[in-house]
Amino acid sequence: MDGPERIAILGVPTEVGTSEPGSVMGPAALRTAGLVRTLRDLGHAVADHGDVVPDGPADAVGRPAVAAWTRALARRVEAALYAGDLPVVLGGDHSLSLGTVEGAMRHCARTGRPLFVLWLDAHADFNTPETSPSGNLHGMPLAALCGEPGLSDLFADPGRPALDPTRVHLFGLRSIDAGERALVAARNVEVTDMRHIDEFGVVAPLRRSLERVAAASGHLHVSFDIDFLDPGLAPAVGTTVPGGATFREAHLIMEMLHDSGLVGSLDVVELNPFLDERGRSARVLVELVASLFGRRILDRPTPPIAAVPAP
Ligand code: EXY
Ligand code: MN
Ligand code: MN
Ligand code: MN
Repeated sequence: MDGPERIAILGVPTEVGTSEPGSVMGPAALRTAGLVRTLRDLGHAVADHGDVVPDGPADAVGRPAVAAWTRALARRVEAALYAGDLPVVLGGDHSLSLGTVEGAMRHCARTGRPLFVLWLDAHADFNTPETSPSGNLHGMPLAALCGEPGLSDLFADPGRPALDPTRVHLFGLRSIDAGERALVAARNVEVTDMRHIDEFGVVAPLRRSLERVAAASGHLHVSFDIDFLDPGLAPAVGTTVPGGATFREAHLIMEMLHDSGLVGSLDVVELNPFLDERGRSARVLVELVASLFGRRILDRPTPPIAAVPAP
């Protein structure tokens, strides 16, 4: 991302991965809050492709419904990337990232670039059906993508190659279940939890991660769960956890992501407008996405990565 982008907006109005209704309205709220206009005002060529339609029957529920969204979205994301567009996927609950990441993985398999995933989230989303306390599939997409057992039926090809968990970076973590905690450690997923952010800030861990992506000429997929933010800033989510990122932390992350030029695809997920207060969470998300796409205060270049001390 080093100039005007061709951005493909894809709405994914689904809430089949969660037990809290309302995130089906997320794409509409983000559009109402001005996401498309804001990106155009920044000089990007933005095509709003409307809402994705899931494969299969409209009244599907549970796993077949998640699989239907995954199949449809993976195709749309792969096609957008193939066309040279940068897909921005508006959710919808976090199970939709099964489709976005699967689409990006197929694109990367074609181009030979490694895929890295930055997961901005209060949660690890690394449960399996065995470890999940809730059974909700929005708590399992990363485990499924990384090939953990019991979830391959969510993909069109159950024998698909797995996402490399060591190229996943959980950022902002502050709620993790016992079983997924063991899995995250066993799979060597990179984790920057809130304790780490409190002690060292967001800059050092993010810079190191971006440096790694750049060195590998990778494609960076950013999956932005609104519950990464503090609930006082963005209350419109069913899974609030206290102690989230401040506006300033999130804003700086978005500016750094923009300056890196590495972001190849983006999800904005879990916005539940039914729980919002006069649209303010949706508006905060639009502000942050604008920063990721180049809105800046001054043309201050990011200092070189060498300015950050090694761990
Ligand atoms: N870890 C909990 C579960 O698996 O039920 C909560 C998951 C919430 C997932 C939200 C979307 O990030
Ligand atoms: Mn580009
Ligand atoms: Mn999530
Ligand atoms: Mn979450």
